Amino acid sequence: MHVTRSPGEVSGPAGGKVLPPGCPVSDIDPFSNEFFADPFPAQAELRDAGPVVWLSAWSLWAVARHAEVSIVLNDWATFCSGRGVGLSDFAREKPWRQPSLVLETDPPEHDRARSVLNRVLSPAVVKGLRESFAAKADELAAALVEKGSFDAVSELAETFPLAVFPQALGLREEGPEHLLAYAGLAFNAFGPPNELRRVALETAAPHVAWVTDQCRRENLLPGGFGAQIHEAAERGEGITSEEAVLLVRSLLTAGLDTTVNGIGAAVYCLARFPDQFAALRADPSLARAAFEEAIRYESPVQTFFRTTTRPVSIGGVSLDEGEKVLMFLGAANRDPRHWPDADRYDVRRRAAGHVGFGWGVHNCVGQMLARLEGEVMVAALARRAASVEISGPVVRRYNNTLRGLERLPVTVRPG
Ligand code: 4IA
Repeated sequence: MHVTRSPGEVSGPAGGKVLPPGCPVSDIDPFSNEFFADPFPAQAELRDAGPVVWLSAWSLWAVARHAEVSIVLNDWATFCSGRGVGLSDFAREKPWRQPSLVLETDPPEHDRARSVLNRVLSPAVVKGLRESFAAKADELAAALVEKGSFDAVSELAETFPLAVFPQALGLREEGPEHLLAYAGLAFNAFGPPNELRRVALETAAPHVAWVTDQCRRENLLPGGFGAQIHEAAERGEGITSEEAVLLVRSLLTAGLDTTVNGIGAAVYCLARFPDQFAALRADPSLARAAFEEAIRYESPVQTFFRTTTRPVSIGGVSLDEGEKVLMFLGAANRDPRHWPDADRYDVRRRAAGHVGFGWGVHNCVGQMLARLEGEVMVAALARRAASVEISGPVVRRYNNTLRGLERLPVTVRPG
């Protein structure tokens, strides 16, 4: 049993920190391989411990229920992003890279950068990509079904986004290894200073150099998202050309590894729950819902932090100003207080209201693009394959923020 109650005395490695008497304290380390391997029992324990829990492993507050995660996501003025959305507090520690103009800022500065991305990734733009993305997904599904057995991570979940996203962005250079390594690094860097974060930062240099170079105006092909961000700067639409470079970096950081793990989650769910794959085959219009439910069920982006800007009471616990608060998006998405039969993957469920794309002012700006990629890939698989079966050892990939697999061997029967 990991949960105890604070006696209201000095506690934890922070030293000198006096916790409110009676608040739940847990020694669970949500950034350990043990936790990543099977987070669900520990997440249930954190939800059941109370609305807010002190995590002694890293000296911070955490919320794991859907209700409190929503409160934190909806109150950017109290729970800010400007001091970083990882464990590192930018008010005390120098960030590993220049902060993101959208992710690691608060209104009103945030909104200026966000409105540029809103336009570049608008529903109309995403709609215009549907036909070409669907054709690519179908081509890939046909080739994989022909092959019969394949690794659904390296040959599907990575291959499809890599086939459509860098091109839509307008990258001149192919650099799949840099793109995935850079994103993996950034998502590890949100975590605490554990081995995953240390190794990621130690090996970062070549990937950072490559990505930084791709963000420059002259390296982005006309018509892509990147060029459009630079054109917005040139037209004087609220951002400078230096800021345009950083906004392209945001798309490169957030736009690929997330959809890789989202699509991987969908295939993993459909392979584990054949009745759900059969339901999808019987009604292909469920493809979008099957992807959405996989985002809820697996939550590719597991956690994010905020920092309190003032003393605040949440769930009956008083937090000081300048405290890090960890939001368990994955735990909120499986909270039985919110979801009937929360641990069941159900393509017919109304998964709306999940926090897998965040919520509030920072909600995912690329979510329509992510849904398009997920929907067309799931639909293509359901059209081409009669069944998807796990046919070898499933290997998990460990990351401080992303939940996903390293290998998913599957065998498919042609439909
Ligand atoms: C950025 C939350 C995650 C998908 C994300 C990561 C990085 C950035 C934005 C979002 O670099 O702006």
